[in-house]
Amino acid sequence: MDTIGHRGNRIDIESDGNLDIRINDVSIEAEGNEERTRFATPMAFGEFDSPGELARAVVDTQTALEEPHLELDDVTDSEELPRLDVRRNVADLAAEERNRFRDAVFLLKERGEYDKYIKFHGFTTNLGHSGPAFYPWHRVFLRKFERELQATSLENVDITLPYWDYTSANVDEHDVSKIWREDFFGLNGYVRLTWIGEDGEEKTWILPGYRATDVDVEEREGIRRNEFSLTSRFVAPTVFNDALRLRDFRLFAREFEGRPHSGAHVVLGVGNGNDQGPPGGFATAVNDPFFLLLHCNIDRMWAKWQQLMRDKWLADNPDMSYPVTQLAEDYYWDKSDRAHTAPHSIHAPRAKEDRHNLTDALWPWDASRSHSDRSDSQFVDAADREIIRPLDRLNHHDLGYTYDNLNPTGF
Ligand SMILES: [Cu+2]
Repeated sequence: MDTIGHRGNRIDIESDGNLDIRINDVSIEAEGNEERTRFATPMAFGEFDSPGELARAVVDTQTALEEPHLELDDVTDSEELPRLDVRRNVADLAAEERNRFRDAVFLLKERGEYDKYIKFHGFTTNLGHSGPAFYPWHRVFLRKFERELQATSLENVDITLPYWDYTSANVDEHDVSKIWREDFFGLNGYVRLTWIGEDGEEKTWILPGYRATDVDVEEREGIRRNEFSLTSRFVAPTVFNDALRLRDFRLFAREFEGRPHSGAHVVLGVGNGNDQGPPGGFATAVNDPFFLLLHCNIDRMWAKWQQLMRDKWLADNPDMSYPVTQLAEDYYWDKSDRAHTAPHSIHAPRAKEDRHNLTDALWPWDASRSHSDRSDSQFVDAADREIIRPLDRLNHHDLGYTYDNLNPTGF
């Protein structure tokens, strides 16, 4: 038994035989690999070289989140509500699960359904970005896409979108990437994707040519990524912690749409395949299927932030149950703003006009034209019009899914 101190906490480590780590006499869930050279826990980022290093990282994570007590109640929603689709970490998928997801994406692509999502995003610009509706807009976008994946075939009804935790390097014990793979969506740099289609012919991944809001996209083959390191994390965990700590949605929204979100886009590839577009390249971003995995992680972090808000509220209001309306208050943590209008800020100077208010209908599902007002920016027929408001999409459970990890600490 070893005992060490860290930030005023007592850490006891029993590593002979079974691994048992106790922080202030509370046992934490931790595991080592077979060679006992790497250790991991859901309560801190990444893998560590020794149990002591892992224990110190758990304390640091708690401290960074201003939750210095150990939060050990790791209640996963999936256990309580088995009917929900559970989205999982792409690095944790078995080969068969990963292949099934990949093949369903290829099916949507060859049937022409995938490309409308590229175009939605190309016309969205500030209707789904640079303001608070960024979160619900992408949430609806991903869920619609996921539903289409599930509808590709009877065997695919239980497919869910995996998330990409880019605060982790996602490598195996031989330092080989678990996510950048020739047998998945390729490596870095220029990626040419091919597969055998439903008709038995070889298919190639093509970015369709189209005129987006502010740029002409030329048709071309493949995906253009940066020459990033295949074995490094994209964004440091502290970047996430700093944003998750913010208790006011208006601050969280701005901060999180920044580095924790766009930081990963930038490393992945500016515009994901369009050299002429602005950084972030709305018009081509979705051409890279990793867009979906990246945004799935953003959606998860929003859900996690909401859970942190709920825990905070419950701690501040003992003996009360969490009111349904509180989620909207968490969306706009300013109780004085009864109208829940979009905040005006340097970050979102036109948020009000760009339909970011809590009760605005989200484009394109409301069958309107985008703010470009071009007829090719109306993707939904009037007959299929759906009024989807941010207010109705604050709780991801209402959309029928959850995540395998919404633990308030650790990622
Ligand atoms: Cu976007």
